[in-house]
Amino acid sequence: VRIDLVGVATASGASVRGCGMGPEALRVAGLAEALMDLDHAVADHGDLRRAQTSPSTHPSSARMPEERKADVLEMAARISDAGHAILQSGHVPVFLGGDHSIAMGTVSAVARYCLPRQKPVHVLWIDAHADYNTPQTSPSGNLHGMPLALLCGEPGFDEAFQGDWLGRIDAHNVTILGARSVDREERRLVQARGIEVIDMRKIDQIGVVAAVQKVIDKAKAAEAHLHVSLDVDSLDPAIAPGGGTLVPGGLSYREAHLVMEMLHDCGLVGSLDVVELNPFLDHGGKSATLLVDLVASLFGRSIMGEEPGPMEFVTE
Ligand code: DIR
Ligand code: MN
Ligand code: MN
Ligand code: MN
Repeated sequence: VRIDLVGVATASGASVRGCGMGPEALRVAGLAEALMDLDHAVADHGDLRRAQTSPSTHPSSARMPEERKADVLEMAARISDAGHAILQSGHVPVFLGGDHSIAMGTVSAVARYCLPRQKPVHVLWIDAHADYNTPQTSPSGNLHGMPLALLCGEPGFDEAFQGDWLGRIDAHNVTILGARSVDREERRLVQARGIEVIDMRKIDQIGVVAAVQKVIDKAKAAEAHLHVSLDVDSLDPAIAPGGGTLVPGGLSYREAHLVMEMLHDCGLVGSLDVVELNPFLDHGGKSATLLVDLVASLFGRSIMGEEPGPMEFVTE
């Protein structure tokens, strides 16, 4: 596979600074080398970033300060165009965040690419959070908590959020995996729209194999393009401390790898986000290294160097 890395050096959607350094940390942790070691061709497009970010925008007590909102939307438009071009060349884009608001652009790129090809877009959102707030429901005003709502066409986003860059997805084709912190109003919306949420309790009950197999079966039946959006905070803080909004009780090391290994074997993943890595909070690159290994698993690294047969799992 030809993999195109696109860094997005921004933290404008987050309340905590530092995840703008995420792309460089993933490079230092050896992302391109790990992928090339798996015999993939890798191109690094470098980082999308604003020429100048005013220091006054962070930190801020204001709800969604205009300057940060403008940053997020400018980046989203640029990401969407860059991602669309990569997909059109037949390559697999891997977007390196940056906070999770960058997914407004990354998923839009995929949706714009797939729409004229009549290919449904399925999204696997691996996150401690649902990221389904709107400007009305958000308790924080942070845009990294809102990308899924925008992408699913939720009302409440003003016209600044609408542009040619925006692509839409169907809420019925979204699965959130690993959730354990969902805001009250956000929970109502997610349930009303029929978004599948496989939260940590459910994973404890049915196991990640059954959980991921469900997503894979659905995507396979629909002959979908599967986009994976991996938020570092989906992982347990003990193994991945490098995030600004950590929540206890996340995916274990092996659970996370097994998810990635199964996703590789299904052959449906056509694009990936790796977001919210904050090198400033990471313990000597602990989370960056783990994320690189997880991406390697997603792109074919396996313990014995070959794909195991079909896995045994228990359905509900
Ligand atoms: C919270 C936190 N639901 C919000 N969201 C985060 O601000 O909307 N997403 N941290 O990654
Ligand atoms: Mn997120
Ligand atoms: Mn999160
Ligand atoms: Mn539908």
